Amino acid sequence: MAFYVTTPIYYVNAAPHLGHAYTTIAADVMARHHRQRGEDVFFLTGTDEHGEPVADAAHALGIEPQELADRNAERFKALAPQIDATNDFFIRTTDPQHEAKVQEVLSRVKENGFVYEGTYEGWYCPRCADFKADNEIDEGKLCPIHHIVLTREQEDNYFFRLSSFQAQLEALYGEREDFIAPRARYNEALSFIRSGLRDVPLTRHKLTWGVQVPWDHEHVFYVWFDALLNYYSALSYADPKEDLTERFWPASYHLIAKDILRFHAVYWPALLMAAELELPEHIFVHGYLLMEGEKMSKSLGNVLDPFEVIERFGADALRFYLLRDVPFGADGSVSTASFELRYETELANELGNLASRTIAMVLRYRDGKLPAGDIDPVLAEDFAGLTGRVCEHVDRAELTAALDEIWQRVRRLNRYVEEQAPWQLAKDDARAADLDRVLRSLAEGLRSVTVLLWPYLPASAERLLAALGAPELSLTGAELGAGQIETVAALDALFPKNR
Ligand code: ME8
Repeated sequence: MAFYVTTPIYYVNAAPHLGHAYTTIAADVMARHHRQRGEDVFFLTGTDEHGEPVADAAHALGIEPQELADRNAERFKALAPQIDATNDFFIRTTDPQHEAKVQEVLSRVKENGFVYEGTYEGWYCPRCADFKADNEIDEGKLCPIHHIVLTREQEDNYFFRLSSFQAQLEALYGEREDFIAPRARYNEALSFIRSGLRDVPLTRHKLTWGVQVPWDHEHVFYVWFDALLNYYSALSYADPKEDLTERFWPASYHLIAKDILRFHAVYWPALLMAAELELPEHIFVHGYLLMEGEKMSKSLGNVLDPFEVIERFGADALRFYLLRDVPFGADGSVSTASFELRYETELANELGNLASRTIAMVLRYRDGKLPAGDIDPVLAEDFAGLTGRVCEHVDRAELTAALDEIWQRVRRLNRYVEEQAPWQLAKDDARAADLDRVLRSLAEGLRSVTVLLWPYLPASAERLLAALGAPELSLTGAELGAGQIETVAALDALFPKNR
């Protein structure tokens, strides 16, 4: 079974920030989880390098757009390993193979009769690279996102006949209620469609920084059409040995934030229909990470540096915090204070202590060796069906809910230690068999949650599983009782305090 997950491709007009890290981390959690299920996974991220936002930023710096793109694409590429993201490819829309694919697909759209010449006039935000509908404009002709004055643009363009997909898009939304999630985003996209679709510019006449229109060299493609096609084009050249399109298209999940919902929920399926390509299975729209109540963005200047957090606490702590503290799909505030609280109370005190005391007790009472035997039925009951529930949540991109299922078992194991008080059992030789069972159940429970936590906490989970002598990551082995821990080894604190 194939699983293909994507992040948006990020604009190279500035450096990566926490918002970008967030989407990439979420996509990575999904990719890792599906790999654990033994699926054939492809995970794509990359950079969006054409269009006005990039050209304007470059000119403001007095350099060419390509130079700015090269410089910042490197920083986005460097972000992936720092947050432990295991993307299979990094696409840049200035890749010649991507450009050729864009030309090929959009020429087909034209041949199919969905392109015509016309004049466009409207209010345009150069930062969004988007024309705004009249009801989207803030007072004073301001962009509602960037709070900058919109420009009145009039130009001769080629248009994409978006309006001719009205009925097909309504039918799509009718047939596939899980095409867009969460539900509020599905409703938002559908009501946009129902309000009546207008044709949109497919090309720009005045710009030069973009993919050239093959049938008219005075035009470049509007950056959004070029950008959206990355999800499709990447498969054709990511692997020099094999065209991966057949294997992975259509995408299983596009992860995006709500700022780019309309492009993905309306333009993108229409474009694919016009090109006679299959539609993605799901688009999941996560919320905004908020700092002091405002959406964090490059232009607002209130950016939190994910690199600082990683340097002090490690990538795992950042990954965990973002998916634990902000319900995936909703907006949520992030702060240093709430980060530190989660780190201390949950990673250090709950998981870290569970790991260190479980290992310490096996070392102290059984010299590191766990005798074979059954798992305590009391615990087995509380773990029954856990893997299945985690899979169901991840299948719906409910990454916070999946993590919570697992975390409840981390807490259950801590309660189990208190209930069974192995230190009391250890004082009584007649209860050696009970102590064996408690230690075995604890170690096995710890192994089970750790396998499930691996997508969220890959480095820590690997260290812990190595100490348990059970490095197997597959989800079939995650069930309580499926593993065979024989010998455990000492482990330094997974989440040290006082960093
Ligand atoms: O829109 N909270 O690029 P972009 C959560 N190039 N996520 C955030 C965020 C925040 N505060 N800020 C950014 C573009 N993101 C286009 C996309 S796709 C074909 C083209 C994340 O650099 C989130 O995923 O502005 C959002 O959708 C994306 O970064 C926007 O990145």
